[in-house]
Amino acid sequence: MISSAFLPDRGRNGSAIDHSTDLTYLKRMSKLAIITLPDPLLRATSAPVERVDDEIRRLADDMLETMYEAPGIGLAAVQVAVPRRLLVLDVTEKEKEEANPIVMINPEIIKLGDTLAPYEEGCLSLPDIRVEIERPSTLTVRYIDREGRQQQLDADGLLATAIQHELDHLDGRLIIDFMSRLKRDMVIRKFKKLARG
Ligand code: K1U
Ligand code: ZN
Repeated sequence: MISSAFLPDRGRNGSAIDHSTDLTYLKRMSKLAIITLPDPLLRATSAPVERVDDEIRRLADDMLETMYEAPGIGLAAVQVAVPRRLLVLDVTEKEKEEANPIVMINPEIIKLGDTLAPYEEGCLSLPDIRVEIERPSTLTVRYIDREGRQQQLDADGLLATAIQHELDHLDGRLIIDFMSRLKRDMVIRKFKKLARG
């Protein structure tokens, strides 16, 4: 279990942390900017992480803060303009459950279940867009954790959906790729127009 000392808004039991006295928090974490469409980096294939060092741990911690602040249930490194195979997740319900931050480095799906489940997915890089996507409802993923250890995890439900969504980011795939071409082109036009201001 990753220490929750670095969590921005939730303590070990989900309680609030008083940031006015928690100065180590200020030293340790930064909120990062999330890139949005039409940034071409979102279409890049992310490169493997070669070594799990303090720089990668710092990036993972900053990504967790960014994800909790957004708020979101997942975030891929490429969404903060770092095209490396690193993602973070926490699908627990803020008010009801203890936080469960997960850091996955070089994740690989080694098994996908046969049953599909629909979920209306959002994306922090595509604000206000939701797409219903059917994906396998169970999977097994192998990855390296924040301490550099090999891990294997069986996931189902929202966690399985979120892992597949984040893995898609590592390969430059977005939720709009599951739409019809007509709708996708409309969304792309909307974001290009927004970017022009
Ligand atoms: O990768 C991302 O863009 C983050 C995205 C992940 C995701 C959402 C839904 C299904 C699969 C993957 C988000 O977190 S969008 C925000 C969101 O869904 C949410 C935010 C707060 C509470 C609950 C959900
Ligand atoms: Zn996304």
